[in-house]
Amino acid sequence: MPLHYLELETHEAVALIRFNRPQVLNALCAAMMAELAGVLDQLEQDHAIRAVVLTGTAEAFAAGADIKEMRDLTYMDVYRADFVTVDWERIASFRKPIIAAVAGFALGGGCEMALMCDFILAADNARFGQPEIKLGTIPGAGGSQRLARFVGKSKAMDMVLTGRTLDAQEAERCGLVSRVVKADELVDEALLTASRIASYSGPVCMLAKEAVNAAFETTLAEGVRQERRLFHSTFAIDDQKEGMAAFSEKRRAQFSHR
Ligand code: DAK
Repeated sequence: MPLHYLELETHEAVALIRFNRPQVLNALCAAMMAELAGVLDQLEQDHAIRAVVLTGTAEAFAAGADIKEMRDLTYMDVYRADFVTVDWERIASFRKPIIAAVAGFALGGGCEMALMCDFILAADNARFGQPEIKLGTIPGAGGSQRLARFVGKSKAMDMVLTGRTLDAQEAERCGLVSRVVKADELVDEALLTASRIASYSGPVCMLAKEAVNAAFETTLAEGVRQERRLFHSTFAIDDQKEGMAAFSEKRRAQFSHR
């Protein structure tokens, strides 16, 4: 499928997706989100791919949903069409590990999209914010929900109600991002991190992701029960036998991803 708004590269078992609308700071139009959903469908089916990096360009991960595309829509337009919900949520349902590598602006839907990834690596020039309040609206892709769960009520309220942006250091302090790296090393570092993940058992990484995600959906007791079941299930995977045998035999594990 030809891509107009994204670039897709593969680096062995890692796929790198890059937003490619730099002239509008990668504003996320509906066609771009449909393309992204299609690419994620394809990568999820491709057993040779075990981790994904989602990035933007040097100035912006994404400056939000495309305001010019949204501005004249009516309530009936957005309600009837369930405005772009399916394509936006595809990233949250993606089953393989996916890292957001953020340089420059990650605003509104751009910040929400990064939050839907498994973790965020930030360049030292990254800026995060939910500025929808300045446009007379509120976050619509999880900015009031995922953000509050990840950074707590006070910081989320501060961001959503003032629309101010956080620099990379503040984002790291409040747990919005996992690490900050130099801007010119961001993509290499993200690819290195993704290759490390891809060197482990693919199905076990998927189970690990499922287990951590359960922490945000369930009670503690239910989450721990779910973790226990997932942990038990790894004993039916060849790679668990190989990993433990390799440790015992003092050699490097050769995972078959089965
Ligand atoms: N949409 C459309 N165009 C954008 C844009 C955006 N979000 N952000 C930037 N651009 C365009 C600018 O219009 C400009 O285009 P030209 O005028 O040259 O044609 C070009 O990108 C460069 O931008 P600036 O000239 O403004 O550049 P500056 O460096 O001066 O400023 C900025 C950078 C990022 C501070 C500024 O561009 C800005 O404030 N941008 C808007 C940020 C924003 O408000 N983002 C939130 C958008 S609302 C949902 C899913 C998602 C959403 C909602 C629902 N569902 C699933 C239901 C998400 C909503 C949003 O994200």
